[in-house]
Amino acid sequence: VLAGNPRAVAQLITRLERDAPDAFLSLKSIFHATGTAYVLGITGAPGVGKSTLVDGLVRQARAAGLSIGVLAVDPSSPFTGGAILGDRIRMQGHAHDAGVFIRSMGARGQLGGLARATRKAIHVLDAAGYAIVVVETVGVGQSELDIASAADSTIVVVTPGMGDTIQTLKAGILEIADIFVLNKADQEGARQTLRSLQSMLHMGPAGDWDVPIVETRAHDAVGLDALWETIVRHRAYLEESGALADRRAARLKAEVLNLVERGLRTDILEALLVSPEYAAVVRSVVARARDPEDGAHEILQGVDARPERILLESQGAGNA
Ligand SMILES: Nc1nc2c(ncn2[C@@H]2O[C@H](COP(=O)(O)OP(=O)(O)OP(=O)(O)O)[C@@H](O)[C@H]2O)c(=O)[nH]1
Ligand SMILES: [Mg+2]
Repeated sequence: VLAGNPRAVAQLITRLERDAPDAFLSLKSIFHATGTAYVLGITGAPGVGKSTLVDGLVRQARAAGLSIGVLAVDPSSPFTGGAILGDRIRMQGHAHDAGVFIRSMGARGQLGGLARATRKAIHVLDAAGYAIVVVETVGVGQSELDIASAADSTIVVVTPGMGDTIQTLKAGILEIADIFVLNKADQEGARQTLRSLQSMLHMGPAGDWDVPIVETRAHDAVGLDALWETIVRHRAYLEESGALADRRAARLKAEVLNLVERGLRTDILEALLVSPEYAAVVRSVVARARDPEDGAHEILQGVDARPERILLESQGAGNA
């Protein structure tokens, strides 16, 4: 992976995706080499043209002499499968370019949106030396908002015809967008959607960064230069203001917290499930002597009173 071997990169991502027991050791041994990739998140409703835009961004990056890794996250699939075959076909033009890595990843069944494995895969591509890492997520569920917590620049793609319905853009979407792309600008209603989006952005609080709207016609590769320039400008803004370092620190902090939370939950639950207190509470609920909430409450109070014991027990139970 450190040598940038794409087969090694693909294999490690697969092991991380399957939660292979020793995959974390590999990640541990390459993490020191991360921190240089610039991560772009690109999200939007199904079919707005995200993959077509990514294809255009791949060309822009290559023209700028930068290597680029792409993760296309499919929230409907638990694993990489044929689900994003369309994306693969569209991006086949890059198949023989060693500076381009493209990979689909599943995210189904991930509470809290963006798969843990996706965050790890970003680290893998980073360590492998890809200068740019793009994560495409379909705007379904939480993953759309989650992408902002994994990316340096977040691009939200909209299309015409959302003119009236733009008010119904998912809550939180305006807050996460660093750059709006109005794709399919060739279609009817583009002007109106643009105006509606502009007025929405003006209503928001004025910040140091004015969220730009870039009009594109991705399938004709129109507007991709402007989009690339806007990304470069946003990156320069983040770097010069110090916001990039802050964002990245906050991101790693959240990642640690997330993993600790998950570990605690697993450890404490495993210990609880084998404890006599739990069995006793369940028995009394089954006997209708108390209601489930009351029972859960008692168990939680117990957890509060003796967290060390529970953690020790869970370690004793062989849970590394
Ligand atoms: N008219 C028009 N069609 C476009 C444009 N950009 C992309 N398309 C078409 O829109 C369709 C969907 O494009 P994709 O790039 O697959 O969209 P996506 O957002 O990645 O789709 P999902 O990943 O399935 O959510 C394709 O048929 C594209 O050719 C555009 O600017 N104008
Ligand atoms: Mg797509």
